[in-house]
Parts: sequence; structure tokens; C-alpha cells
Amino acid sequence: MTRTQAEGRDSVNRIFAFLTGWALTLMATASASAQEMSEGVSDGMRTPSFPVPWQLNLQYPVTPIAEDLYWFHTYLLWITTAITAVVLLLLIWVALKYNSKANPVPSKNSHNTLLEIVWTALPVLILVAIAVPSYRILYDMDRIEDPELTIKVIGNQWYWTYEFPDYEIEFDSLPLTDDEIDYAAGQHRLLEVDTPLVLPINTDIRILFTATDVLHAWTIPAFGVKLDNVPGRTNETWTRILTTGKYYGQCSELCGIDHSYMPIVVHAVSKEEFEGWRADQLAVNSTQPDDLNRLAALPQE
Ligand SMILES: [Cu+2]
Repeated sequence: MTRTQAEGRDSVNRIFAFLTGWALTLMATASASAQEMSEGVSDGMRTPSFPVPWQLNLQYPVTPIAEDLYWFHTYLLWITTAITAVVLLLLIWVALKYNSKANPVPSKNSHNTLLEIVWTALPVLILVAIAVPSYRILYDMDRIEDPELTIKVIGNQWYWTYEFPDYEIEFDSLPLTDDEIDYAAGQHRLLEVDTPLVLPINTDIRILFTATDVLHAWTIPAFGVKLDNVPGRTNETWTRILTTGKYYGQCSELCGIDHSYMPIVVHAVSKEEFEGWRADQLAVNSTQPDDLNRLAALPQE
């Protein structure tokens, strides 16, 4: 086989792999999308809030915004698929019907008013159909009028600090090292922290974002929350967690050498459990004794 043939086969394989992945994602989405459109995401599709091998599609959404984002993603996937299919069929049709053998005398037409109006108007309508739900979700994500709870997320190189300004609670959340991970207890490498953030479910929570040194981004895929932590600025969004559980995230803005080692863990608990946790926090010193050791072990800039 010549080099060009080998390269050709290589790219064909790559395209095939891409198309297969795309089709699988589409099938996984399609199987549940009809239900999603009417009543949100079904419990049967519940996936963990951390990456798993061969995972397809987005993480299971547990907030109203994440459900909207999931719906929007599925909706866009259908539009993209329809456009791709139409363009592919058109190309095949043109190649078969208008090649030099099948159609030796080509038409000299250069304008068709109706066709030109259609191919201008149709993309505009498609864009409007995308823009309307997109702006609605963006608007919903922006802020909440009367939050029941406010938390402040502060990014540091390379760990998170959480504050509950109304309760004077403040603590650092530092990553667990590989030796500290308890795999038997279902913990995950590079995703666990010493002190997780605890939040109540069914509560409108305002989240404020800032940073002490460089840009970070606090992200929880299952919440549909991702916003930059900017030094000297306060960004704002909100969330309302619908189901209890342990939710993972990672810093999503390149922030230096340990960017990939600043995981986020949120324990979503019932309101009563949260009240209990909050009362305990008020009693303890906000800085955990081992935090200083962990801080000292972080690489210097
Ligand atoms: Cu970061």
C-alpha cells in the first residue's frame, strides 16, 4: 500500500469513527428526548456526576437550568442532524443527476428568484428558532430575585474557599492526594476534597464568584453552572438543586500548574440536614487543622 493510500485509509477510518460516535450520541439522546421535551429528563437516564468509561451525552441534570440546557442541547442536535442530512442528500442528488455523463448539456440558468428567497429565509428562520430558547435560558441563568441562601466561591491557586456571608461561615476545600483516596468507599482520583461544600436542596441559592490571584472557573456540570472567578470582580448566578447527592466539578479556566488538581465537591442534602451542618460549622474554627499542611504542600507559582 502506498503512503497516500495509507493516509487515505487513515482519514476514512477517522471519519467513520466520528460518524459512529455521532450516531451513538444521537441514538442515546433520541431514546429519551421525546419524554424530555414534555416532562424533563427521566430518572432512567440518571448518570453519575463524574466521567465514566464510554459515557455519552451530558451529565444527568439536577437543577432547572441544567434541565433546560440538556433540552437545548438535544434540540440543537436534532437541528444539526436535519441540516447535515439535507445537505448530504442534496450533494448526492447533484453528483448523480448532474454529472457530465448523466447531464452532458448543462443548464445556463444563473438566477431563480423563488429559490434565492427560500435559501435566504430558511436559514434566518432556523437561527430565530435557535436564538429564542437560547436567550430565554441565558436570561434565566443570569440571577435570582429573592435568594434564600447566598454563597461565595473564591478561587485560589489551587483550591477553593467557600463563604456563607449570612452566617459567617468560611472554609477552604482542598484536593485529596492519591494516597488519601478511598476507592473502596467509591471515591474518585482527582475529584475528591477534604471539606466538601454542603448545600440544601429545593432552595434558591445565589452564587457569587471571585478569585484571589488569577482566573478560575467554578463548574458543576450537573447543575449547569459554569462561571469565571475573576480577581477584583464579583460574578453572579444562581442554582436550585432538585435531588440530594454528591456532585463533582473541576476548575474550568486555565489557572496555572495545578489547574487540573482543584476539584469541586458539593453534597446536596435536605434542608434539615443542612441546618444541622450549618450549626456545626458555627461551632468549629473555620480553618481545618490540616489545611495549613495541605497549603504548604501545593507547588509554588
Ligand atoms: Cu483554577
